[in-house]
Amino acid sequence: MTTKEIPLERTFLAIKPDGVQRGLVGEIIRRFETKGFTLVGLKLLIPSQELAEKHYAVHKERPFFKDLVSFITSGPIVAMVWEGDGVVASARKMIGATNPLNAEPGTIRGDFGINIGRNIIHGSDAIETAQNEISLWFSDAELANWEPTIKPWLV
Ligand code: 3AN
Repeated sequence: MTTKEIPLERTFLAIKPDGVQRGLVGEIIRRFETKGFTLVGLKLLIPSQELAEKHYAVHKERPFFKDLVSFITSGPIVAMVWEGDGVVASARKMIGATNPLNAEPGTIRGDFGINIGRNIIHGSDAIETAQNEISLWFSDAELANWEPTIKPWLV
């Protein structure tokens, strides 16, 4: 099998309203780019109530659900799909623990966050979740299938 035929893993990441408003979009994208992952989908949008509720459906019985949905719909977010070997677990490591106070320095939440309800970025927690979230947030036409013409680090 050539490199081209290996089915690449994808994850869904979203920079939340706090990350956008604090001007962290470039810094966050830079971290995933320099790690070596490939950006295949990117858009800025203010999520509808319906989209936010679907995205966080797993939390609908939790006491913070209402606040979570109202926060995520309060302003623009940057929705992204990233591709690469092991990207789901690796992105979760790069994002850090849910509570930024427990997140290690060097992670996004560890470096930039304090508050669990304002933890800057969402990342899919498993491959299957990633597939569901990608199809919830992006149409096929919004995702680019591409690869760099030269990947010297893989040869
Ligand atoms: P993660 O985003 O690290 O996967 P989840 O899926 O457990 O964390 O929670 C989803 C989101 O719900 C978190 N990103 C956070 O914004 C919010 N959240 C989780 N736990 C709490 C909590 N105890 N209080 C307020 N918000 C919370």
